[in-house]
Amino acid sequence: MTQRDGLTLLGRPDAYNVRKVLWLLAELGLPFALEPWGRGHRPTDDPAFLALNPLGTVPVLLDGGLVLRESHVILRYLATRQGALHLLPAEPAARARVEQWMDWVAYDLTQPMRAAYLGGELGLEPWTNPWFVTHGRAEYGRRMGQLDAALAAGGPCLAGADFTLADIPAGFVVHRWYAMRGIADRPALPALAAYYDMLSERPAFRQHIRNGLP
Ligand SMILES: N[C@@H](CCC(=O)N[C@@H](CS)C(=O)NCC(=O)O)C(=O)O
Repeated sequence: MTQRDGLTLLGRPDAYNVRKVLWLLAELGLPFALEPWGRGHRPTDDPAFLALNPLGTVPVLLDGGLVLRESHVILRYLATRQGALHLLPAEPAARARVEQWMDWVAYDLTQPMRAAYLGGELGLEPWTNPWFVTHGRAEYGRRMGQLDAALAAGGPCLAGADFTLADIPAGFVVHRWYAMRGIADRPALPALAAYYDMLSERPAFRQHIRNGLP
């Protein structure tokens, strides 16, 4: 695959991990080219794609000769590249307060989301085992309760007063929590609901996350 000029994002624009990057690119107002790869588009097991990302996952970001995978790494790279210290501070403690929420989503929400969303909503194998779906929905709800408590104690944003990268992965899982049809008993979580309302005032959030897709 030939090298592109500027920033190029490879990935289908309806993919969870791609939409987080699209959200940040819009927050930063950065120009970029989008190449839709993945389910429903050019397959990621195409040798041309595997040459860029042998793991066969989207998103992939190209920046000149740099090839990056992993959505949260791409978020951190773009914020740092742009010197967006309001989104990802340089001071170690402040930065860690942002990153702890990004890792929390990656480690603690991924499995429940596979169960509740991929299994429970989309009916995608191999995530459809009924125990897995039921347990995943309960676990997703428990995690949303933890988020509600953290926001009530220290909001309105996750790392404190201002919007940061912490709010991008977390904001997406909150959106999905409210958008999933299969959740029968969503508990009242006032701080979480206020957080969702606050994020919904951001044009980039409405463009890429609360845009009619779960
Ligand atoms: N840990 C990776 C996960 C990437 C991932 O699983 N991406 C999914 C889409 S959300 C994918 O590549 N699916 C294959 C496809 O769309 O064909 C990241 O955060 O970027």
